[in-house]
Amino acid sequence: MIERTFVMVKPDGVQRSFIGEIVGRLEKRGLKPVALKMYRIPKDMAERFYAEHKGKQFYDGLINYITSGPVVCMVWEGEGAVGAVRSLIGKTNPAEALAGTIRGDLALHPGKNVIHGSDSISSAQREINLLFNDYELMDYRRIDSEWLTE
Ligand code: IDP
Ligand code: MG
Repeated sequence: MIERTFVMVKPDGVQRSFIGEIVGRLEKRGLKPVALKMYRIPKDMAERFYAEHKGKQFYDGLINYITSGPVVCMVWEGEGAVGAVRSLIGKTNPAEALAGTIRGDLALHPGKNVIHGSDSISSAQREINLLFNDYELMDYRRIDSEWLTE
């Protein structure tokens, strides 16, 4: 099934010059970018974005982290995009993430794990609606599309 997922290069990923690296990995997999922008997430939006983690011991640090500098917000589309991106990203704790995954290659600490990807189709819809307006989502056909599916 063709899905859309929300991906974000977190402030450490931007500061460490990983925007191109991350976009490149998603492109190479065959996923299609549908939206992309730099953004400084306001605190109230960060709290809505991470509402499921409110009350956890890392919550305050997480809100500080995600609002500490600009991020790159993206929507990527493709066959099974939600799961495909999660597997490209790797485990939440980069110290446990497999080599070859983005976190496994580029990070070491869960509090600075470089990238976010939606964990389900419903989370993806919620996150896309929170960070993007409909007019920012591009509908287009890419010339490689016939080489990426049967
Ligand atoms: P995910 O990003 O892999 O989906 P979640 O469990 O949804 O992981 O946690 C959201 C974010 O909260 C993580 O990406 C990470 O930045 C932060 N986080 C999660 N667990 C910890 C922790 O134990 N210490 C510090 N930060 C954490
Ligand atoms: Mg999550």
